[in-house]
Amino acid sequence: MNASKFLVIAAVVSMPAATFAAGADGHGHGMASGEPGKASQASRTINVEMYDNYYEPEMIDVEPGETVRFVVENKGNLVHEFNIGTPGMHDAHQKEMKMMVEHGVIQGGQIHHDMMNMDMGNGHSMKHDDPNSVLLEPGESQEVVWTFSDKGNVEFACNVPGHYQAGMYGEINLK
Ligand SMILES: [Cu+2]
Repeated sequence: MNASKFLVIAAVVSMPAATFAAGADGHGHGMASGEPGKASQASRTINVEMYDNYYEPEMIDVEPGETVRFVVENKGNLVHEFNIGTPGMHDAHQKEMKMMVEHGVIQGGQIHHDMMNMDMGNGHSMKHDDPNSVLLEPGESQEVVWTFSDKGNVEFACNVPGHYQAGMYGEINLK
């Protein structure tokens, strides 16, 4: 749960209280999508390649409760994200990512990590460090280990502004 970060961003953009409440709920890493897993407990490794603007593969079958190690590589020319969550979580995160682009933290194929660490004026920052996602520059590769729950509507998606809308999301089929 990383409600504190969302709270900061919500305050910065002066979101109405109702919007904030919905976003905070959607941003939780609870039963809805699963929880961070341990690589030692992963039943298998799935390689995911990111392009401009789609994933390969676009659909992944998992067993309920399965722990999967994803090795994610950005083979595109733009910054892309691999984020496991419900459609509601992705919607909330897209608002955060829009902020990051507006502040110049993400520009085309570059992530300005120094700006992510920048104090927003209240001791908080725009760090992108949730365990359900990685944000990668072209050529970068990182792992996400995730334990899926028994049910739920879960997708992997890129929440860089415009990418989800361009179709950069994939289905997770709980068998
Ligand atoms: Cu993307």
